[in-house]
Amino acid sequence: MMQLENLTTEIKGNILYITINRPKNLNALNIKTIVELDEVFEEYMYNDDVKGVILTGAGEKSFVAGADISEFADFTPAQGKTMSENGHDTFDKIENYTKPVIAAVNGYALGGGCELAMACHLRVASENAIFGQPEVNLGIIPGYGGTQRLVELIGKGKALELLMTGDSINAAMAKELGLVNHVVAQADLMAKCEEILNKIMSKGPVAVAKVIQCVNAHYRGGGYVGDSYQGEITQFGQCMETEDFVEGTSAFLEKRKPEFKGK
Ligand code: CO8
Repeated sequence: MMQLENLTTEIKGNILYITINRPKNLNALNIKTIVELDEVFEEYMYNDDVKGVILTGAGEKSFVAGADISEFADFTPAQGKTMSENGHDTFDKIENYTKPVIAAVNGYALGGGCELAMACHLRVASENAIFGQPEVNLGIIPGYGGTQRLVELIGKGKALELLMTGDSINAAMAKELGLVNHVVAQADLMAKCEEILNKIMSKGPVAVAKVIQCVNAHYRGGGYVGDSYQGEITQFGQCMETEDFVEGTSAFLEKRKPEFKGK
């Protein structure tokens, strides 16, 4: 594992806590931070001690205030494209992670920060959180999936408004739009994320991974009538060959709590 400069990690109660740790820059994502994020998600992919992930930002002011503007200000088109491509790879990895990933949005989630939160499976925000895609203020567009995932989460009309105006919205509005799942006081943020994650982690892990896969397929070329419906059919069938399926249905019929093994 590489030496982590911009992230801290900790495993507690089967949860991997990843904290983006550049508070002086409001946790802005420089390229190294994205590389480290990629490395950490890769590292714990098959680690059985980790059954879920909470991703947050250090301090009480910011989740992630965007890509690090100082780093790409003089980029050529080719460098910009490469940076965007690499970021997409990492964010796709998070979106397709086979274990549930919750963004604990503890403050600013702007630009690449909003995009990072949207790549997670769920988002819980503290009351002070601020969301937005202000890239047009800089003469650029979101390059880490924002033009796609924002539409998926809140719909085309609202997404276009936020993307074209660059306006920021508060946590309450983000909840109203469906951009976040829950809003809580900052002091309760981690506890709320843990409560949701512990509930998900008590379910059949193979089934949870398949839910993630099937839902994501909907947004990747499947659409309403295409492959993603076929994908669900295939995945559903495959559930029947898992031990979790046998345990889950047996436990129900025997009126006891299931003990899933993730197999
Ligand atoms: N990049 C670099 N540094 C940042 C960033 C950022 N995105 N955001 C904040 N910082 C730094 C500030 O420069 C400042 O540093 P210093 O103390 O050395 O001057 C420090 O963090 C604290 O920030 P402020 O003093 O500005 O704090 P305020 O409380 O006054 O303001 C804001 C907070 C409103 C969040 C303000 O900092 C701000 O507007 N930040 C920029 C937000 C933004 O525009 N984000 C989008 C960036 S672009 C992007 O994310 C594109 C993603 C896709 C890239 C794809 C690659 C091609």
